[in-house]
Amino acid sequence: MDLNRTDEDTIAAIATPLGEGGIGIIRISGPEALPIAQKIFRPDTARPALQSHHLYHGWILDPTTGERVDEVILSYMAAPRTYTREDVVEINGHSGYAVLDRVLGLVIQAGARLASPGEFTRRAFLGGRIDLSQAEAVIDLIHSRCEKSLSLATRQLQGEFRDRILQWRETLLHFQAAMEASMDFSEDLEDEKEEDPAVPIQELENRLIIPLQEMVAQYDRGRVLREGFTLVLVGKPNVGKSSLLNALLGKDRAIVTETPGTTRDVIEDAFVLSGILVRILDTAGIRHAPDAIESLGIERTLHSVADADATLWLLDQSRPLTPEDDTVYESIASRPHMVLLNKHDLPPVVAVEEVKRRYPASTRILELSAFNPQDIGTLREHLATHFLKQPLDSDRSVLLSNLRHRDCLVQAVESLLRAGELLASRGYGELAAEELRSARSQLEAILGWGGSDEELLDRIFSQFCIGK
Ligand SMILES: Nc1nc2c(ncn2[C@@H]2O[C@H](COP(=O)(O)OP(=O)(O)OP(=O)(O)O)[C@@H](O)[C@H]2O)c(=O)[nH]1
Ligand SMILES: [Mg+2]
Repeated sequence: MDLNRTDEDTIAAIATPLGEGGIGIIRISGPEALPIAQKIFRPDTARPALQSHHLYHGWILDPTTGERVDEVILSYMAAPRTYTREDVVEINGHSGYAVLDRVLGLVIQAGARLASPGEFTRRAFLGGRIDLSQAEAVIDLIHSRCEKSLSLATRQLQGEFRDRILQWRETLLHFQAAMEASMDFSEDLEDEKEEDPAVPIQELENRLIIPLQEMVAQYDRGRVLREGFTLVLVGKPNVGKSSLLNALLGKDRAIVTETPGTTRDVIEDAFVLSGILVRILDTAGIRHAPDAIESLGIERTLHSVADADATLWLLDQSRPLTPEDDTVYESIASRPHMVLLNKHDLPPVVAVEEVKRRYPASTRILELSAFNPQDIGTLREHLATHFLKQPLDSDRSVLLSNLRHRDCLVQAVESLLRAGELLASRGYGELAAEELRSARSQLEAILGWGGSDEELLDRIFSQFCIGK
């Protein structure tokens, strides 16, 4: 990676959210950042030169008319101690649509190019300041909506995850060296067959295969911390799904009426529980012989069940169970779920025992009323202990949370397993060494090493906003 690139152009963008606000920042990065800024900035006291890592008060002027456009604080940071590792200038002005647009226009006129989404961070990566997993952590950090995903992103940004990958890479390098040394040594196949493998298979397993597999196995926990836990409310019409959604959210999100079939589409919202984002979906009630719109709704309900991490299945405790309840059971029985016997405030008609008998796969049953705040509190506790405990328990370990990283690790494990088999059958030193090499390149791909795949970078950095 070339850390001293000088052929890049200079980019600029508004780095703060667009709109009226206290401060708006325009960020400029590249070899021309300082000359561009000097064309349009007048400090209040004339200075021969701007010093790096200093702040200057002054005005942005339109160089063609001399008109004052905004009063600003300008910071200049010379490469390489900057976000992008290039020269960076930041103009802190007032935030408003017209003023920021005007200043950005002047910056562009003075020679900068408008940055594409994530281009500053892309330069930080290409400049070698951060690896690809850290760049991805920057996106996660910006997108974080709760405490746990934020702390996961922060730790990844600090390099905890990268360090773990680097440790494994070191181990692999060590094994590779041992393999190569032994191959130089025993040229002929017969010799190799007689000897013990250059890399003890047990060591390969203990130091790489098992730890990598363990990390892959924890992916779901990491994913829940990063993306949130998806919970879907299902049941036949009128059992109180929308009422429960509103109660959990603490606001009137969905329409509630006494007419069965009120909700016809999937309604999504989110709340935070124990620091984890819970995405909750309210769905159309499942029933026999629905009308055309409703049956489309029911189809969506079933899709949501398939995609969700868990299901809350509601039954109306004040009325007898029906074959429609049995239909709902069939669609959720094999998935993680909890039964909620709702309308507990009314005289109960359905006993917990009856539910257990009729629906043997449903072992977690809670009686509650969507109208009772205490019951909602109890439900929240149950949700936290049953569904969020595992991710919360592994909160401090180095977790895998990104699908791309998971794919790389899975492929690395496959190569390592093949290497193990080849070593065990002796005489295949070359091939085993090849597998170790490819495992290593999978680890390196997580960090974005080994030639940048432009398409991959475009995909990753397009998730950013402009100005980051
Ligand atoms: N007494 C009592 N009534 C409830 C409770 N929960 C919901 N209801 C009532 O039951 C009726 C249906 O509630 P909804 O929340 O619309 O039910 P739903 O499951 O979303 O119904 P659909 O959208 O038609 O599938 C409304 O009249 C609610 O006021 C409860 O715990 N106790
Ligand atoms: Mg509803």
